[in-house]
Amino acid sequence: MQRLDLSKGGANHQKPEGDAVMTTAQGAPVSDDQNWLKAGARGPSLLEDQVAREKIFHFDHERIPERVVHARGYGVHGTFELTDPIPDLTRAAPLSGEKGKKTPVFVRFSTVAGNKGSPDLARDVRGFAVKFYTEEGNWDIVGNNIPVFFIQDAMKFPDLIHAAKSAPDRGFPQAQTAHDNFWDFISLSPEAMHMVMWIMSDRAIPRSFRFMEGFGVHTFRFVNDKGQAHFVKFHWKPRQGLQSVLWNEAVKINGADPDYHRRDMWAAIEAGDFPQWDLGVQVFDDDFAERFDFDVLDATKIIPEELVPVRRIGTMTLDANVDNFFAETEQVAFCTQNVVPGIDFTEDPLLQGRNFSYLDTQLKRLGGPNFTHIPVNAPRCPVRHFQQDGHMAMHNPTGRANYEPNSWGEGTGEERGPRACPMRGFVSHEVVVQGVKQRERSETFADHYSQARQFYISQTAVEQRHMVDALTFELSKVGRMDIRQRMVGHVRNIDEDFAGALAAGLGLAQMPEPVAPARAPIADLPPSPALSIQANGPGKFASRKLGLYLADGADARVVQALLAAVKKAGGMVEIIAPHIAGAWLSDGSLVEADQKIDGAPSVLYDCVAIVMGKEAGQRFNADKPSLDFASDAFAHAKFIGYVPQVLPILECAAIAKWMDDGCVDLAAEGGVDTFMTRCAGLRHWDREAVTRA
Ligand code: HDE
Repeated sequence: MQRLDLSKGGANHQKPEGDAVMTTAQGAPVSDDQNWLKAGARGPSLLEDQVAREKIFHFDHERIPERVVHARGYGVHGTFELTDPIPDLTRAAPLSGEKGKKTPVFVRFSTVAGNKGSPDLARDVRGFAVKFYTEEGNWDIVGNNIPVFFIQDAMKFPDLIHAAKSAPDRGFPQAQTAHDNFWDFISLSPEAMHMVMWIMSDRAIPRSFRFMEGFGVHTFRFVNDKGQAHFVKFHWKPRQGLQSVLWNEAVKINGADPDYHRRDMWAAIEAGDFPQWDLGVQVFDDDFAERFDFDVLDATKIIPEELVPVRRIGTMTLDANVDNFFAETEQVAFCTQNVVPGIDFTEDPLLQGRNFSYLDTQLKRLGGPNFTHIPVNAPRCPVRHFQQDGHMAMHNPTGRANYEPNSWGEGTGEERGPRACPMRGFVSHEVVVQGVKQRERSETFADHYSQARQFYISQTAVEQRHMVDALTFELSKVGRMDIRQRMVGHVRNIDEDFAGALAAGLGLAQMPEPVAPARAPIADLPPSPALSIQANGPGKFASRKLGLYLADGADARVVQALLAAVKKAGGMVEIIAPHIAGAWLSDGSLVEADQKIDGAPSVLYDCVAIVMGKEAGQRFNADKPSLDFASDAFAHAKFIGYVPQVLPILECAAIAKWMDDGCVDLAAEGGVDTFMTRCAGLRHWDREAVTRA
């Protein structure tokens, strides 16, 4: 039988073989999935059609509420491998077993403020949530790519998020903090100033999820099998190194490829370039906590790595994309209260509030208490309890014992069911707790500026300039003068030079008074070199991407040498050409293109090369996408490889006269090698002295 084109209204499917027959959700075979049952070919449609109604009913209910924060995210599977077991510190199964022990993980990266469909390159904190499927239950480290937070008490969270997200009357702006409500709230919340320094830094515009750190943020407790406890802070250190983009780039990436971060992760994993992070721990005791300048329960503070070194104890490798985005990434339910024996909470008031919030939010999003039955949330160890029923229950107790204590068991022929075990079970660390019932912020949380300053002075001069630019940009989008002034008043408590540059950038006629601090800041905290991205560059091009713009007549020897050199460096190449068919090289061969030039601006690449024959170099010197490709790469301090034939383009892009060490003639003796060596530096930051007014 001939298969019919169903879009044209035919009814007869050719019957596929075996299991491939389409069915309803009830399993009944379907004969026609494209035409509603009608009275006559021209209708009306009949309500009787159970197949059509089921299809539409299910479609109508496809969406679940998006996360109230971190709605935009991307999930990946992987494995954590223990390299340095620490049984003396914790009995947590993934950290105290044999060296080489593997624990499966699921990680979801996210932005915070934007809705599910918002662009990836918003200036924002990134979520970095890791679920370990341990043999003693699921352990979630629901962290961020920034080690501190805006607020100290969970009760302020709804206000912070309301202020950051779209204004309720107009429904914008979306996925950005550059607006009055956000800065109004922040400027009235001095505790946010340390976090403000981080989000105004390049950390808030990462080049990729693969190139950012992760932090557990709060202080947690490790507990060993003798019941002894230590404080611990968790760190994820990317083996790929840290890297961010420039703000001008971020804005353009959002237009060119709003899925830039999720595409990057998907593509790296599909290509077998599996990203890895080391799990680091900062472990300290009560003595240190007593001596430290700040309260270790205050989530607006870090413990500098130079004071308590980060000990690397294992490596996480992300090696599998999800099979289904909704089933896994959308339905995954992270909860800070998911801990396993050996990990315990502290009294950090932000963490304590979160421990309530995450369970509550899953009920709303996933529709019932049985979200642990969904495969991505299900523990991969035996689960035994007397919980039962509820929406979508998949696993209910068998037998008659569904309560305890019970006396079923031996001799009755019935199972008595599970019993709690004080030896193996989770036991809260014995902490003495006493105090007056009161709504009060601890005095020990009162310093809001010292570590903000420490962060600022730990940045390179280029990074500091980016911070000034970022805050100037954000406040320039704020309509109310008093909010702008109030922010400058806070920055005066952090660094007077920063405040001066900001006031100049905003064109303030008069310097506002500093905001009166709750406690006088400590002015002489030393810089912490670990806080700078640029000072800790990877020094390699591995896992980075070259955008190679080719046109007809390109020198085949240069192209082949470049492709081989990038491969050797562990990098990737995307070929760009005036046509998607590709470009003919000087030796008569055709190189197929991955992208057409107007869909592949240079902002999508870590460095670029332009190789063309003479005729093409002249032909494209007035072509706007070609000129933008070159001039943006230059403005964004990227390394540029070129051949003399494309000088007409570089001249018309107004960069030829500024050519510097970051621009390398690939056709010159050793040109390709020089270019690749320079590319390992990722950016030619010195150029910013020229490109910035
Ligand atoms: Fe969250 N946060 N949060 N948060 N958070 C959520 O839980 C909340 C905070 C973080 O990829 C929600 O499942 C409160 C700090 C990540 O699925 C919600 C407070 C840190 C994710 C929630 C905080 C985070 C969330 C929304 C103040 C860094 C995404 C959906 C006390 C350490 C997880 C959901 C994923 C998600 C509440 C503060 C990180 C509403 C009340 C601090 C990475 O429960």
